[in-house]
Amino acid sequence: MSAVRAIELHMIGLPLVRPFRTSFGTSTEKICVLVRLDTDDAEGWGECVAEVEPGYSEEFNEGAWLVIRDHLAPALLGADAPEIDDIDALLSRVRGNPMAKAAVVDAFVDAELRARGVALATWLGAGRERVVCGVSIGIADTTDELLDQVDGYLDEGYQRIKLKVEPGLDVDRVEAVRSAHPDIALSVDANAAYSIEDLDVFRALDEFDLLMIEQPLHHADLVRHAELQRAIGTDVCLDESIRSAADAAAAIQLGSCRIVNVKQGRVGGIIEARRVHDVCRAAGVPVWCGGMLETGVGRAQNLALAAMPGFTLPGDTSASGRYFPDDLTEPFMMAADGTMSVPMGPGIGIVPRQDRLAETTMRSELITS
Ligand code: SMG
Ligand code: MG
Repeated sequence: MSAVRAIELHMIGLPLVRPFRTSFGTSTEKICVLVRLDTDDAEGWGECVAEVEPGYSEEFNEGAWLVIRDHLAPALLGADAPEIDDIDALLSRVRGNPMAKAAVVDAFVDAELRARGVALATWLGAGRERVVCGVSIGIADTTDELLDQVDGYLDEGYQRIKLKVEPGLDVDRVEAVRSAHPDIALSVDANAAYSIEDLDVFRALDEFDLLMIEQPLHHADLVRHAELQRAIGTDVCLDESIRSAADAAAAIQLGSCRIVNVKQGRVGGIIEARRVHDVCRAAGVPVWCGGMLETGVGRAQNLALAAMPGFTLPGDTSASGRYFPDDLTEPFMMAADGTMSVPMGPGIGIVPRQDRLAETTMRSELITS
């Protein structure tokens, strides 16, 4: 328990190894808000998973910056000596904005745990030392290019391949990958690009023994996801639809999905992510750790979360080299067996490299009380 003295925002720009195309746009560079938080006792780091444009959700970098600077940071800086259990109440004056909140919550939890000398994974009760890695492949220009990428990632050891799909670039692409690799764990992610009128596409996808179909329909439409889940055999997984543990409980009760993608950065941070895990685990719904092309800071958070017992499916927790020629932190490496080790140092167990932080910071702002 210690007072928050300062919060520093950095807008970070990191080149990606290759553009990442989804049904809602193409990222050519990773641009995100990074939070450094100082308490009396330690420093903590958090990463906001919003992007430049509000395409994945309503949140976007410039908006998140203002929400943190003008609303979330003052709430923490004005508090006496907050503890981790106080953080929800302190930040509850801000409605929604879970990505902005996550960056602040995660930085605070990191600082608190560093001060106590406790690893985030330990604090979460996450017993696993290594997690199983999958990889998410953006929409490729051609089927041949996609097949090459799949081959490359399988050679590296990734244990599950996820293909981004959109209307018109779906069934044929999946068919090509499935016939080249009859036995791999394969899934698709639509990022809400379809409607219930596209049932024929989902029925066709049902033939390829997919592990799941992720976020097929609009994020707010739990009822039609339930309709779709009843109409197909493949498990529906929800990503964008789940922004809280309450959303997960509603989706499970409605039968909108049989699998949940947990992204701590999407649900308001590591504390709410643990609640999502707990709700799903109690209902017997498997979860896995999603990704938002995070730098090493967000990746460390994700790996600790993915080590929790309900995370029974491979995550989008890929190695640094899958994203960046040079990460913000020391790189996360995947072993040839497709697993990655969970950081066990205090807090998230890693900090940005000073040289990389200086090179990649496009602007920064220090907020004090
Ligand atoms: O971090 O490997 C990663 C990206 C995984 O596909 C991924 N994320 O909807 O699950 C998803 C997408 C959202 C990010 S698009 C920039
Ligand atoms: Mg997704």
